[in-house]
Amino acid sequence: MLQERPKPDPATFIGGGKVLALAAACAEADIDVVICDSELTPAQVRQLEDRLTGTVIDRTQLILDIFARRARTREGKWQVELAQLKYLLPRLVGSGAALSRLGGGIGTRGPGETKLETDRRRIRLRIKTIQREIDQVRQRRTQLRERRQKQSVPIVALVGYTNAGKTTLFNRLTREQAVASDALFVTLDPLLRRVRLPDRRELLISDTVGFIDRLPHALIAAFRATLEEVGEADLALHVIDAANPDRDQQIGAVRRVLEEVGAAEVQVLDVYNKADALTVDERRRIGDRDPTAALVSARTGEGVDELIQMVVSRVALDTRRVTISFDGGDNFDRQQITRLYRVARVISHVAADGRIIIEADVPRRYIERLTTPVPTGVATDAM
Ligand SMILES: Nc1nc2c(ncn2[C@@H]2O[C@H](COP(=O)(O)OP(=O)(O)OP(=O)(O)O)[C@@H](O)[C@H]2O)c(=O)[nH]1
Ligand SMILES: [Mg+2]
Repeated sequence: MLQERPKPDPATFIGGGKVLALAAACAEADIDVVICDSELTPAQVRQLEDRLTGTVIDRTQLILDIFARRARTREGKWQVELAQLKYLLPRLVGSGAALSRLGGGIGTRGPGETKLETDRRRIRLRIKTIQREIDQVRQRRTQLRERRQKQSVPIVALVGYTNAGKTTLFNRLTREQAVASDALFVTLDPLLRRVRLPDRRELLISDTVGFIDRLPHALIAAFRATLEEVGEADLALHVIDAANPDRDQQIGAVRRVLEEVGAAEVQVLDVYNKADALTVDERRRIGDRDPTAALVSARTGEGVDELIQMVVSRVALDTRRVTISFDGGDNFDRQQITRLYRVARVISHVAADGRIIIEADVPRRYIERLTTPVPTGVATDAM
């Protein structure tokens, strides 16, 4: 049901007449849950529930509910619970009614029935505990990130609107079976996998939670850690559901959210997905409009090889060609050679007089870690 009003009714959000119409419609179709696509005040929820038979939830609570179902890792679960408690806290004021709404069924998940008796003080305590836990997980994650950066493996993050096909593409690229299904927000926690490119270099690819328009602010804060990963990526693949009628609006929403979480600086490659669901005409239009974008089908695998090539060249932009001489009899040098093959694109490899001379395109941030690299074309003596 839609209603156009200059401003929401403070008591019932929609107008009084509309409430009656809604109540009648609910009774007729035997509706259990009414979901409002805006945020409601606790008073509005109570008013509406008095007049309608059934549960009333708002947009934020629905998103929290979906998040709660999808959270898999410890941090994901904590973050969801934190967001739920913060959402709940102001709604507890002077009333047990807000809490008693947490029965069973959709829209009522949350801290749950076991916490029905908890008062605000206990909720605050719980919030503190969770925040401490999250801080610890974050510290651990920072350490992991630092280790990753030391390894100098480029990171590619998949971002995009919910249901765009990020996880399906992630599976294609990494051949892993993360959960992909036609439900919203299937991925809540960042997933990270190592991928070996055709030229034997390695990349880390991360899958992320889907973006939605008008992400409630409480959730932005709660999921900042998840989205922070994107800000540190070398490249973000913006996966777009090319077959969705709301495609352009979704593209705009994702770009806005990326800015909101401070990831606006990351270079982005647009990936139009679900090519298999497009007509020839639609494909051409996308190509005309956005010639630098990739057009793929994560489902059939079409265009994925080209996408990998595009990723390789985007990530390779930040490399320098160097020639390095190694001692073939030295253990450390031999380890370095193995490393080099993993992170760089090797152009030539020559063994002579116990030395190994390798010419390669090396990621800039890896260069200083190599022993005496010499830019190609510069004589060794000049260094
Ligand atoms: N026709 C078609 N469907 C696809 C393609 N890629 C993904 N899908 C379907 O789109 C739905 C969503 O795919 P997911 O990979 O779970 O999407 P996601 O972006 O990870 O979604 P969230 O994790 O919820 O943000 C699933 O039903 C997929 O099978 C594709 O190339 N073509
Ligand atoms: Mg997903």
